[in-house]
Amino acid sequence: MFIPGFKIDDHNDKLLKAHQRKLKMVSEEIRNAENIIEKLMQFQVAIPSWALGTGGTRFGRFSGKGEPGTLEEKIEDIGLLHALNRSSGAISLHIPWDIPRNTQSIKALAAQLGIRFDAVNSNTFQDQKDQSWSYKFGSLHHVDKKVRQQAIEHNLEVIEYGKALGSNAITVWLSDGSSFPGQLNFRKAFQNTLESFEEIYRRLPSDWKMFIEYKAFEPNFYSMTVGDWGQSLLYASKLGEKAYTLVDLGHHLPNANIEQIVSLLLMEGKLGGFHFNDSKYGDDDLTVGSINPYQLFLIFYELVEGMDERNMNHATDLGWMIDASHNVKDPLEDLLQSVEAIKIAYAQALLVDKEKLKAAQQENDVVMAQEVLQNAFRTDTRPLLTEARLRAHAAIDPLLLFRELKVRDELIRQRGSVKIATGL
Ligand code: AOS
Ligand code: ZN
Ligand code: ZN
Ligand code: ZN
Repeated sequence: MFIPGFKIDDHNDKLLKAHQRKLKMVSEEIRNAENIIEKLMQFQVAIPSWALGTGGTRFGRFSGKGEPGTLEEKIEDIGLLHALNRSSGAISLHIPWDIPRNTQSIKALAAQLGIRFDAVNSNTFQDQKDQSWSYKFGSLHHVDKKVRQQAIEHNLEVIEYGKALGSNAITVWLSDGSSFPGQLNFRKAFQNTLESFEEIYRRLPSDWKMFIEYKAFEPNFYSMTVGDWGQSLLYASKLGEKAYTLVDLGHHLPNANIEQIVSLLLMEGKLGGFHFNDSKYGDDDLTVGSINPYQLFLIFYELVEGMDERNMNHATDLGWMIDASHNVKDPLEDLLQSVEAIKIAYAQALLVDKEKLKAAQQENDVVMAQEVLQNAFRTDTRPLLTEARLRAHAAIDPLLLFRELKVRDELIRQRGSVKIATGL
């Protein structure tokens, strides 16, 4: 399915007046509206190839309708999102769930829809058909070198796919760990993992980055071999300048101060990118901003402040990816909400009066520091996002247009009512 430009124009014409009224109001309130709109236009969020079908839990999966069954259809779905919001111009691929059989035509399709390839993801947390050794007791950390070798080779293969598609980063998330005390020698598990990472790192193209994603627990419940940002940073520091830590918002122990983690990783030049989602308990992978939008804003404030300090380009110098997927929403509507939430938080962060905050910090004026932050958080930045979309020829209200055009019904008509999409 393809959304013709005139449908977007018609939709926008209807909503234009109301939008202009709201934009005028907020622009009068803030100092840097034009600057924020320009930054928002540049900011793109990568959609994970595993989030386009309805997610499941270990207790079941209720398949949606009209879901994409092939990589081509997944890219087409991202094309729809991007046409609606002009903010989803990238895909993060998962191998082997989405092996690009014909890289040339996949690349051409993505290019036609304005989509580039963000980090490719390897998978050594499941056994694949025809694989010689099992990952039941881990992959890159395994006690047996031949299992580690198999996992290393898988990662090298993923890099090859990424190279063919024009990606320039690999995200490695390991489920390696232990579920019972005594199961592992922690030091040996670390050293085996490091040695495996080193072999992958040696073969990383010179202009690539390696993202090391940590996770506190699940599927292992006693220890994880890359369990927190300290361990990830340790690996990344030992590996070298192309290795970075990746922060998945759902991968912390309850109440962790993620914004502080982000700030310090940036300070060390070791923050690589993000997996955005939201959670109340653990790795819930809920829609971004659905549970704790204030935390998201605080994280974005640290990002903007820390990136500006290091003269980094907000749009291009970190990997911005969503990693959310669940049971009860239409996945495309869910992703529209997630992208919107990310950009709202980003815009709010750009609004913070940094000078005033700095002065308050210097004076130990705790009350004023909170006022400055919350003043930005409580500003409705949505008209700025809308204006950025309008200028990029996207829809004023992407979710509304998705429903008005009955996109899901059309996809069901084309693809049939039930399809099992791969993915978690
Ligand atoms: C797993 O919990 C991690 O969040 C991974 O980043 C991701 O969900 C997985 O790699 C899907 O490919
Ligand atoms: Zn993740
Ligand atoms: Zn996760
Ligand atoms: Zn997650």
